Order: sequence, then structure tokens, then C-alpha cells
Amino acid sequence: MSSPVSYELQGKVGVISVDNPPVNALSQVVRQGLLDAITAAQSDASEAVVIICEGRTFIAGADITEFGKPLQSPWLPELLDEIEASSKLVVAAIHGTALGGGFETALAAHYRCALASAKVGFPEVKLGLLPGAGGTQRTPRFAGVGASLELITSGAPITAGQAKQIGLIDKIVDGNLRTAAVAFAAELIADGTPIRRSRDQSVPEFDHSIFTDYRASLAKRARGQVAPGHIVSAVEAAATLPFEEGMAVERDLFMECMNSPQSAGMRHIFFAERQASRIEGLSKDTPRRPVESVGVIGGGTMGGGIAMSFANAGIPVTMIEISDEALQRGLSIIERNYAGSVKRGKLSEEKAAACRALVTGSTDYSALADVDMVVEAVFEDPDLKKKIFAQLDAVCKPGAILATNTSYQDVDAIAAATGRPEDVVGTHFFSPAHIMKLLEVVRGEKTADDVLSTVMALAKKIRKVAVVSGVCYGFIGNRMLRPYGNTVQLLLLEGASPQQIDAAMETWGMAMGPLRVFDLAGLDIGYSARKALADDEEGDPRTYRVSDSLVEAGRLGQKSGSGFYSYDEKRQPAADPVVDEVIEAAAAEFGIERREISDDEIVDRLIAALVDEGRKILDEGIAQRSSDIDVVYIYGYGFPVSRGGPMFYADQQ
Ligand code: T1G
Repeated sequence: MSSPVSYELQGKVGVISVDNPPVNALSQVVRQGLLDAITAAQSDASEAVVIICEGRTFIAGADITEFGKPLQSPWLPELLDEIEASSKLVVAAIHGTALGGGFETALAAHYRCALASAKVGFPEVKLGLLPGAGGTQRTPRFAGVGASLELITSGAPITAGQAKQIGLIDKIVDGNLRTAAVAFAAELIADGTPIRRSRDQSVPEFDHSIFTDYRASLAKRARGQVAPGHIVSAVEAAATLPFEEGMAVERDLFMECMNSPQSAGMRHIFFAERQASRIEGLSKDTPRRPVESVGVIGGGTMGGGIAMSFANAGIPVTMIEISDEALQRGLSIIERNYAGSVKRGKLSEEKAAACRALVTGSTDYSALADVDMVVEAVFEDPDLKKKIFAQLDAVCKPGAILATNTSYQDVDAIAAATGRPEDVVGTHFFSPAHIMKLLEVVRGEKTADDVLSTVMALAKKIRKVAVVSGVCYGFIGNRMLRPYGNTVQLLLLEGASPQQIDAAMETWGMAMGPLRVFDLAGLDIGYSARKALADDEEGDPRTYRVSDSLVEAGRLGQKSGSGFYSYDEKRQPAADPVVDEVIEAAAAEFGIERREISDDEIVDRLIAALVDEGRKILDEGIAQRSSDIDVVYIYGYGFPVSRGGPMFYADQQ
């Protein structure tokens, strides 16, 4: 098989070109090809060498499909040492996203040029890793300690312009990158520019206190994660040790991260997220319907957030409400959200105004006659939803996709309210819908394949992480939340307090403890959903007596100022002895002897409740694969990404 790396002389410049789609990852054959090419360049007529890539991007990193397998030579650090040791001046030519090992390869070159549209960065920390091929040692020698710590611990890419400002890129070029890079190399030779090896550079002046300060700031920002602290230690080694010794420190710290359960979990999610967009049995080139305009029914919190998700992706939205003042209220929610994003620096004034302008409203369904898709986002009343879908069936053009944002209802029953069930699908957004990335795409019995593939592709366009779910009560995430919530209530009766349960789960890594989640969502939501069920469906009264008593006492959660906690005007939660009395009374009613319960028991029982339901969801074919369930819980329910998701975590135990 021919090597993905080619090498040819262009005048006095040897051009090494990598062509390893889709992102020129540094697989073993690429590393071998680069080594062979840089070796050949040492003894040919070249006076300089350019390293460039075909396709959409410069090398985007080590090949993460090789992780966890025995490391094969040439090892990346050794290869990069060979490149840096080259007797011929080496120029890296960057386009697309030079990330991780890709950017480390560029830093092993003596000079770097890039298109203005290029980005560079070290996303390793998002995989629970750190740059393991000299990135923590070479970056500080060009950019200094402070900029390096920010770049490597954040994992966020920076533009070529920003990289140039801090000394990581030497020249921004335009036009054809290969032409510009060869010209840049020829210019450097003509000017007699010396070879510049990072290992010979000393780290620019810095204040030694920066390392302790940074560790302190990370304690909050990256709670419980190992890699960020190790990155600080590796950069500290670069700043205080000779290059080779620093490289040895980096290697040890990298291997510790690579072998950690945290990195295994984070790498699992990296692939699981991409795997989730694949639909078993559906070929990748299933035709898609165009979605250039969207209608949203309902201007409440969800409807507003959904409308923004589409507007933010440049898709015009027509919001439908039942009256002018309801519509104005809906549009003002959107106004407020955009103003908030601008204030927080998330969006520029212009961008926010452009997105806002894409949202118009009407109280007349005929405004939806030409839209390509409608998302219904009214409250959870099955009859109202069926009525709305019958209206949409009458008004919308043939081929329009009719989606419901329901979080529980039977999508098949809603589809049956139309004459076109094949066009009906569930798109379950998570509140706040313009921020939460998870989107459960509910495949009805009759949902057409092209509708499904259209919505999965559209999810990527509106920057959501989509997971396909079959039809059942609560789909994947909310269905698993019920046994989780039931177990919480049993633990309360058996002796744990709300604050103990929340503290145990947040220490374990959950973004928010269950009782705080219930207070945030509103205890009345579960209460009325349960009241809508037939008596025999209500389940074990021990699993809802406490929350029902709180609701009946007017304690609906944050929105009413008290629920499992009482809240001050800043919505800060405080333990409330009234709740303890309610719990004790319920325990007495059921004759439960309360006891000391350990944090470990709380964590074990709550995670087991999630996993057991996840296994049923898999057995019933509601979820396509267990990694999809992990993606749902990471992106929709604040499950810690460093644990890889409930199913992955259970497998690891
Ligand atoms: N290795 C292997 N495959 C990769 C890959 C990688 N690094 N990055 C992407 N892919 C695959 C991905 O699975 C998908 O495959 C396809 O490429 C398109 O990806 C030693 C140890 C580059 C910004 O973490 O951030 O270097 O589904 O859908 O949205 O210090 O991919 O098509 O079969 O994401 O346009 C560091 C991870 C590795 C970069 C492109 N590098 N990748 O985004 O496409 S660790 C990363 C990304 C490292 C060194 C350390 C993104 C992207 P398929 P995609 P995209």
C-alpha cells in the first residue's frame, strides 16, 4: 500500500506532503512516512524542507484510534526530534486545524507559516491527556509560560493571528498555501536565516508564583480532573529543567494520563459522540430533505430556546403563538437571551442582531405553509399536541418535517393525528434549548429514513449532539431519570438528607445533585405527570410521598422559593428543617427505621439505578448502542465526562 506521505523536490525546497484523510491523523504509517522523508531530505539537494498536508486540514493530532493499543515505532516524540534535528531548515505550512500532535509536529519544525483561516491548539486535555510529543516543552520556549498554560490547559484552539502574536507562528500567508510556503522557505534560505530549534531557546522571563496560582485556579475550573494539574507540572519542567529532562518529565506525566480511567472515559465519549450520529441500517448517503426555514409552535422557554438554536445556525424561524401578547412574550424571551449572550461576551452585538432578525412571529398557522420543518414545543398535553399536528397536517406543504419536542409523550400517537406519519419525528431538546447540546431524535414506527437522516444532519448544523431513541415513556434520558429519582426518594426515607445526597453525587462528579435538579426542574412537573397516570401506574408510593407532600405544601422548587431546599433571592439553596420533618413523617408512615447511610452507598445505588434502566433500554432496542446512552447522560444530564457515561463506567467497574 503506498505511503500517505510523499516527498518531492521543488527547486531547492523539498516538499513533504501528508495525505491521510479525513484529518491527516498521525497514524503509524504517517509517522513512518514522515521519518523516511525527513531522512531522505538530509542527503539530497534540498536546502530547505516544507511539511504540508492535503485535504481539509494540517495534521489534526495523534491517531486516537491507536490509543490503548501497544505503541508502535516510530514514536511521535522521537520522530519530532528527528525533524527538529534536521540539518535542512524545516517550515511547517498550516491550514485547517493543527491540533495536538499535529501542532507539536509544526513546533518541531524550525519555522511556521499559516493561512489566516487556520487554527492551532492542544485539545488533549479534553481527552484527559496532555501534549505527549514535546508540546509542553516547545510551546513555552516560543510563547512563554503564561500563554502556554492557558493554551494547553484550556484545550481551546486559537487563530493563526493569535498564535503569531504570541510567537507560535512566524508568517500569515494567503493564496495557495503550498506556493506561499515554498516561497517562504526559499526566502529564509536566501536571507541566510539560521535554523531555529526550540530546544536551543530559553523560556522567556516568568514569575515562579504563576505555577501555584495556576494550580489554585484549576482546582475550581477542572475539579477532580488529573490532566490539567499534570500540564502545569510539565510546563514548570520546561521552565526549570534542560530540554531533555523536561521531555522525560512530560513523557512520564503523559503516560500517567494515558493510563488513567479519566482519559479512557473521555476518549470513549469522543468517539461515542461521533458514533451516535450513525444510524444502524441506514446508509450514510440516504437522501436528505432541504431545511432552509423552520416553524416553532409555542413561544415558551423551550420554544424560544429552540427558535434560537435554528436562528444561531442562520435558519429563519417563524414562531407561532395563540395570541399577540403570547407571541410578544415569546419574542421578548428571545430578545432577553440574546442580550444576555452579548453581555456575557458569548456573541457579538452584530451576530446577535443578525440571529434575532431571523426570528419572526405570527398567530396564524398559514404562516407555516412554506416552511421545510416545524417543531412543536407546547406544554405536555397529549390532546393539544394531537390537535396541533392535525392543523399542521392541513397547513404544511407535502414533505415538510413535523417534529414534536415532547419529552415523554407517544410520538406514534401524535403521528397518527396526521395523514403523514412518515414525516413525523420527535426532536427532544433540553432546557435551556439554546445552550444544552443534547438532542434526542425520536424515531417513530413510521418515521421515514430520509426524515431521520435529515434531522441527524440538521442537528450537527445547529450544533447539537443528536442521539436516536425509539418510542417509550421518557425515551432514553428521562426514562432513566425515573428509577434514579425513585432511588433518591427511598434514600431520603431510609436516612439520607437532601444535602447529603447532593453532596455525595457532586463530589463523585455529577454537575448537580439530584435534589437540586428536581428543585430546578420543578417538583410539580413530576407531580402532574404522575397524576396523569392511571392509579396502578403510579408505582411504589414510597418513591413519591415526600415530593408530593412538598408540592401539596406549595414547595414547588426554585420557582416557588422552596422545594427540597429553601432559596434566597439569589436562588442559593439552604437546608430546611421543614423538609426533614416531612421526610421523617413519611418514613414513619411506611414504618421505615431510619439509619446512617454512607456516601458510597448513595453513589452506588443511584448509578446502579441509571445503569439497570439503561440495560433495559438497550434490550428493548430503544437505544442503538450503550455508548449512545453515555452520550445522553454526558450532554443532557451533567454526568461527568471523565467517567465516560453510566454504561461505560459500569463496564469499567
Ligand atoms: N484520530 C483519529 N480520527 C480522528 C481524529 C483523530 N485525532 N480526529 C478526528 N477523527 C475522525 C473522526 O472520528 C471522524 O471520523 C472524522 O475524523 C471527522 O471528525 C501526542 C496524544 C479535527 C476539529 O483531539 O477535534 O495528539 O466519523 O466528525 O467536526 O500530544 O475531529 O468520519 O469516521 O470531528 O470537522 C489530539 C480531535 C489527539 C483532535 C474536525 N487531537 N478531532 O472536526 O470532523 S491526542 C484531537 C477534532 C494527541 C499528542 C496527543 C475534530 C476536528 P468518521 P469530526 P469535524
